[in-house]
Amino acid sequence: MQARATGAVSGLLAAFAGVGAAEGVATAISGPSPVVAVGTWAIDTSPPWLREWAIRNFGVDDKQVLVTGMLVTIALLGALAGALGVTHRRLAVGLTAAVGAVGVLAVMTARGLHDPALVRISPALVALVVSTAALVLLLRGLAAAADAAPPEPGPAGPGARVTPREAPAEVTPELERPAVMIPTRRPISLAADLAGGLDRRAFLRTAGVIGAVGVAGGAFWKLGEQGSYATSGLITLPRPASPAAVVGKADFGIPGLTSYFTTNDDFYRIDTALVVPRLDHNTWSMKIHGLVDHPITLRFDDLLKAPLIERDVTLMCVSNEVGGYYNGTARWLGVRVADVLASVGIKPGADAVKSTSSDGWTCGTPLSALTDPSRDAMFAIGMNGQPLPYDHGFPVRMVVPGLYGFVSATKWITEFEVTRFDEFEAYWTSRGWSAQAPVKTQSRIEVPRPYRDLLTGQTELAGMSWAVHRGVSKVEVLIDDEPFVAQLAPWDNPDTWRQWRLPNWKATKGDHTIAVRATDILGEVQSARRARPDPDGASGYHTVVLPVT
Ligand SMILES: Nc1nc2c(c(=O)[nH]1)N[C@H]1C(S)=C(S)[C@@H](COP(=O)(O)O)O[C@H]1N2
Ligand SMILES: [Mo]
Repeated sequence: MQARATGAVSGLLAAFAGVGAAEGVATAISGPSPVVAVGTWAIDTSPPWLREWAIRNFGVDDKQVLVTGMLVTIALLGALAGALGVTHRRLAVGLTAAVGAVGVLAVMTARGLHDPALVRISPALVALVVSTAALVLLLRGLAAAADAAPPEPGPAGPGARVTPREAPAEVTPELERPAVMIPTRRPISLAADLAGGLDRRAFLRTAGVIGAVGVAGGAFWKLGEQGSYATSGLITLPRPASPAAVVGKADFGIPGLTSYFTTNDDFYRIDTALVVPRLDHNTWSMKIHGLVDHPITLRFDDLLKAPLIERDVTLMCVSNEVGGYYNGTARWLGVRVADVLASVGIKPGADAVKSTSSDGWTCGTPLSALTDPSRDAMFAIGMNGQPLPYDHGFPVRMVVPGLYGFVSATKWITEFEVTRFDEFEAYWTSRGWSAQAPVKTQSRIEVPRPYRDLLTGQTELAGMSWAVHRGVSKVEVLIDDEPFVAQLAPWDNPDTWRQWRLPNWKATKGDHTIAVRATDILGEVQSARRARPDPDGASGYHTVVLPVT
């Protein structure tokens, strides 16, 4: 039993050394992390309901959860291999090598990796070799230590076993009989103890070295990750040729109510990247090709020199549940996509653009939304007066007012292909989500927070509403099914959300059911039908129960 436990610890240590060494090498040569590659593969192949569930339960932390889950799985497999290895060494080594092979396979097939083959495969190979070799060494050391403890000949590994140097003086005659007669109980002998101790020490030394490999690799990995995360000093953004309108009264200033602008730090983040791509704007380029007259490759400098527009746009994630918070408003700076398209010339028959990010994620956008002169779709380089943060797409992303992010907001964009919807399937479309996805009219209640005890009397209700690119014309609050028209924040930008408030609801004793519904500028009321986020956005009224005492 004790041997099994030591075996398990050895396996754990071997796995730890393998992962640590691999991540250290990956950092050193800027190669792909095998752990991340396996994780990416897991994300890509996980069924939509699982991703939904992960987003719902872990929110934006789902990636941390995934990486942690993978490390725990690797640790468990390592411990299992080690415990097995005490009696079945080959099986254990086979299992460890198989886990390593999964990592190699993952880096070879993962999307978005464009490194040279050697760089691409090295870290995963290091993981395989180090974890397997470490396990072999440790299991051998274990066997040797076990063998050396009783002075009994055994099939120890070559050179690993130390025989007692002295014939113990106080041994009983029985002990000098042939090997078959040796008692199983450990003789009380200083020499034998020393010998066993020596092998235990050798084993511990090996374990220490292997552990150190893991710690060193892991430390190097962490250090590498700690490089600058700020993009703010990298670029001086030019002034826009077409500035955003001066914002009127968009905030009621109600405590607890979402503000009109979202800071870059508070902006929600949704993507499939386990590790945020950190592109260099000096070497960045975007290929514009497909059904165009003059294919071009744009560089970052070209964008800096082009006439820039500045617009306030609310970005929306299709995964948002009714009442959810996967949305935010920023002041974006960029080049109008319609201008770029006009300069390259669109061939007849095109109806879509397939855009691709540096990490291999793809997105399909209706061409009509990009050429529409009334909709300022842009290649954005600035967000709230700063260069895009890395996790929001540095150096260039798309922003298209009125379409959910998964069909429009490509971050880390490197390719822009004019094509037809029947020619391709984008990342989420091939996983059951819609190819076309305009933002649905929605609203939510934020104040007071749900399930807060309220006192009878005058109470203020407030929240957000949106019908991105159409604009909100009315918000109604349904208090126990009776509709009350809310005040809207005066500032009316159809491309952004809008605050609403109902300042003087006379709350009476008892439980009240409060729901909210918005109407867009065309007079269309948001759908009351409850629908899940997939395939094209959740619908239904956000409803809360407020107990008044
Ligand atoms: N490269 C890349 N771009 C992407 C995604 C992605 O997974 N990869 N996700 C999209 C989705 S689903 C949304 S809602 C928005 C979110 O943008 P944000 O993270 O800046 O808020 O980015 C879009 N752009
Ligand atoms: Mo999204």
